Amino acid sequence: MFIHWGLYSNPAGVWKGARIKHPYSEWLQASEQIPRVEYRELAALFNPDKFDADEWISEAGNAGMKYFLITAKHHDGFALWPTKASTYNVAEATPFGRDVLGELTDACRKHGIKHGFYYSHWQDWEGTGGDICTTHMENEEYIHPTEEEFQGYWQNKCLVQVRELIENYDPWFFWFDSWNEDSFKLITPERQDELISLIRELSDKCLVNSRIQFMAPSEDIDYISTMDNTFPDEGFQKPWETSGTLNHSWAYHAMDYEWKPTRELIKNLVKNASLGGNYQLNIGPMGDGTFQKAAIKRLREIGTWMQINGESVHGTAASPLGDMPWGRITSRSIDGNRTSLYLHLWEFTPGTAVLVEGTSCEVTEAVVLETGQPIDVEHCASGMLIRIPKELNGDDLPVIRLDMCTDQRADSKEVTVAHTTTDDS
Ligand code: JFZ
Repeated sequence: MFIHWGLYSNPAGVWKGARIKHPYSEWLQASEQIPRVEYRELAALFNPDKFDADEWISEAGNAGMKYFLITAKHHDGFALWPTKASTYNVAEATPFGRDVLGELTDACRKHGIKHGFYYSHWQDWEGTGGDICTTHMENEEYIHPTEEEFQGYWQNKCLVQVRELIENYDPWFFWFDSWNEDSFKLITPERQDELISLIRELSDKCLVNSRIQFMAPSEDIDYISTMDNTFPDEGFQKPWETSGTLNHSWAYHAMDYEWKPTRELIKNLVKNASLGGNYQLNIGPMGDGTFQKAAIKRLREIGTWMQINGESVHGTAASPLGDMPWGRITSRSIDGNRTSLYLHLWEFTPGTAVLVEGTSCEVTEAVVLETGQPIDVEHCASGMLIRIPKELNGDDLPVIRLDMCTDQRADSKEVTVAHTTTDDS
């Protein structure tokens, strides 16, 4: 689960009665070029009296999610924890006055979910030397910092806050964000190294994502974040994920109705899993601290599917056989010479058969996960024919598990394919 939440969650994409120009509500300050003093007044409105960390993390866990990421500090520069680097934080500047990150960290520990922080290390619109966005906000107030000003921000805010986040909350990962040429000027290889070294020095487990420098990530990053909402056709050498939205905006947007159907969200998850990648699905909680009903509905529908079919995603590896015209495959090594293949059936006609092309391994068991119903499998010249029961309902995105002996036939090309992804997140 990815969460975008902050001062922008109250205006929710509407400013002075009109929909803001930028499609992402968290971009409010830049979109409307709001003077800093005026934007800061939003802190007085931040009082999410229905916020319950345990509820958020329970929803994540029930949806089958294994890690949790939140905007500790987004581009506006406002911190969701009591930082010493600036009074512009939830504990000091808002009537709410609570340590949001502390409460969420505790809830994650309780539910066995790994927590991490989005930290906008390059853009910071507080006015203390972080960069601004050329496309949306350049004017007499918002100008790019000089190298010296940025260095001041880097030393006195960015590095101080990243240190605090590790020392206070011991996160499992950081998700830094940068994307264009402007970030290239300020997030130099030296600064990347400095930030990564600080993290390595303070934590022996904390992972760093590739968007620390989207244009040229250091070799030393741990995992790749793809472009937003982008589901690649091939996997990567390093562990990787796609972060994606439920509707369009990342933070809560009261006028955003572009909700993705649950079926599409599950297919995105499976598509990435079939290539060895993860899916980090975003929620934009409202200003009162709760999730929109449209978000909860989707989370729970995903949860229902995951309760039945979660083993076909969690801890699996990429398909050794590539994509199939009828769906996707994930795999799990059972032991040295046995593998489970999970057939995700997206397009099929009940009562016919689908072809698993490119394998001739012996199948020891074949069942529908949803019902436990056994499935007939026949070998043929190009692979295996899987007989689809006429009762099987395609609306439920069913999964068939094939257990096979991979050491039986030397002529099957997939038997030697290594399982690269074993992490169970
Ligand atoms: C960034 C943020 O500006 C946005 O508010 C949100 O937090 C998102 C997760 O990340 O937006 C981006 C960054 C990079 C790309 C697109 C949107 N990109 O490379 O396509």
